[in-house]
This record gives sequence, structure tokens and C-alpha cells, in this order.
Amino acid sequence: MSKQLVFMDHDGGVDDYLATMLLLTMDHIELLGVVVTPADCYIQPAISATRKILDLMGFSHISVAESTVRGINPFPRLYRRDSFIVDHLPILNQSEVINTPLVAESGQDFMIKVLRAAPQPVTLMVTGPLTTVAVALDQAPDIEAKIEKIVWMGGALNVPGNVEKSLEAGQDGSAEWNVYWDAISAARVWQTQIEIIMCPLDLTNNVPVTSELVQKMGKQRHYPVSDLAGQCYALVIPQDYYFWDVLATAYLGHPEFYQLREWETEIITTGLSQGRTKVVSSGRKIYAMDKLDKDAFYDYILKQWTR
Ligand SMILES: [Ca+2]
Repeated sequence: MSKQLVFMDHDGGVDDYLATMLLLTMDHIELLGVVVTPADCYIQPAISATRKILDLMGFSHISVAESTVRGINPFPRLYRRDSFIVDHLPILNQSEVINTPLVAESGQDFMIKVLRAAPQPVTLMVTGPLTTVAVALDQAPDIEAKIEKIVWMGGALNVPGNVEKSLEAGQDGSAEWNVYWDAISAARVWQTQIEIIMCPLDLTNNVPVTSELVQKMGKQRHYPVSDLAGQCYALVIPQDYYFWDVLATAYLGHPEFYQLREWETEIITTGLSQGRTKVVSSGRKIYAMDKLDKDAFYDYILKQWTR
């Protein structure tokens, strides 16, 4: 059986490194490349940490690229700082050199090149804003035919967003961060015919990262992956943290854990609700991950980190 072709576009948060690691544990997936979008991170440490993770997990033949797109509403600095911490974790700094290549071209150009060269349509796994995808589509509309589907962590359909009104004046609390960073690009992707399977806050709100689960990772006593995963989760345990990017990515491993539901939606790009993914009749059809076999998901995550 041929492997499922996947291209990863993440935005450098703690959750994004874990999602990348999870993808690398899936034997039926061939990862064609990784692009980092400069959103929930500072880009240099995010690129560096990503390459070190590929090295650690034995995938240094996969190239990484730096997207040079820009968003509209920056992520809070406090979130973005985590990229420096992960890049400095001892377990990622045991070697003098980084072997995973950083390509010379921009992330958006690399995405176009990889999609054009792929022998069959590719699944885009996107765990940050859709800006790099939108810019690539604008530069090379022909790649739309090479995108099998987009699996995306983003949006809030029938629950409040996670952009806090107290942090962001001019926002009514309806937006999810990955949309809010650049709602215009999300709307651009909404204009395509590409199948979109999104993992919205509606679902992730039910799947917290618990102390119990993180401590179980320690008890598994595996090295180095379980250790790295546990350190990443330990970093975020003081805040309310959920399986966002990891939950979206696990869909590629076990779609049968999820029930999808179709919605008609539009992306609000202006005004107080900018960044909202609004359910509207005769809007753009998307699939949202709606229900989850939570026990199976938690078991799967623990199992995948035992390496
Ligand atoms: Ca992310």
C-alpha cells in the first residue's frame, strides 16, 4: 500500500512541535516537508526547534522552510516566547550540528514546489493560520488541484473564541486565534473547492491536557520522545491547555476516533467579529470534527510517545 502524502504547515507553538512529533510516529504517512508560519512563535527558534525535532526522531531527510508571510493581529508575546524555551531544551541540544535541511526558498515557494512535484494529491496538515496556504494559492493557483484536503486546527463554530476581549480591544470574543491572526487569508482558502476538515474549539474545549496524563508520560519511562513530549506539556501545564494541534493531527492517524459534521460557514474579516468562523445557511461547506472517542484518543497519544 502506498503511503498517504502529507505536507505540514505549523506555527511554532508548543502544541505545534507535539503535532509534528505525532505525525512522525505515523507509519502510514509520508511527510513531504514542513513549513513554519511565523505566528504563534518567534520564527528563528521555531525553525531551529523544528529541525532539531526532526533530527531527534530520525527524519533529518525531511526539509524545513521558513514562511515569510505576515499576519494582521500578532499573537501575544507570552505565547510566542515558548519557541525559545523549546529550542533550548537539553534533549534537543545534544548535538553540535543540525542535520535537517533548511531550504533556501521561502515556505510558501517551498509549498508550491513540493505540491507541484508530488505524484498524487497531498493532504495539508495545518496547525496555524492559513496565510502560507493562501499566499501559495495566490502565487500558483494550479496547486489547488494537488491538495487532497486541508486538515486544520482552527475556528470556533458554536462556542466563544479564544481571543480574549481584555487582550484585544476591538474584538468581541468570537474569534479563534488561527483565524484572527489573518482572517483575510482564511477567507481566501474558503473561496477554493478544497475539502476542509477543521478541528474547532467546539471539540478541543472538551479535551484538556491534564496533570494526570502528563504524569503518566513520565511513568512510561521512555526516552527520548516521551521525555520531550512530557517536557513540552510540563511547560504549558500551569495554563489552561487543550489538545488543539495534536487533536487535529491525530485525525490523520485514526479518523475513526472522530465523528465529522458538515456546516455551512463564512469567515468574518472586518469589524468586531473579525476572525469569527460563523455558521450561516448557504455558506461555504466544511467538515468539523464534532465528536471524539476521548479515551481512545488519550490512549493513542500515550502509546505514540512511547519511543
Ligand atoms: Ca499552532
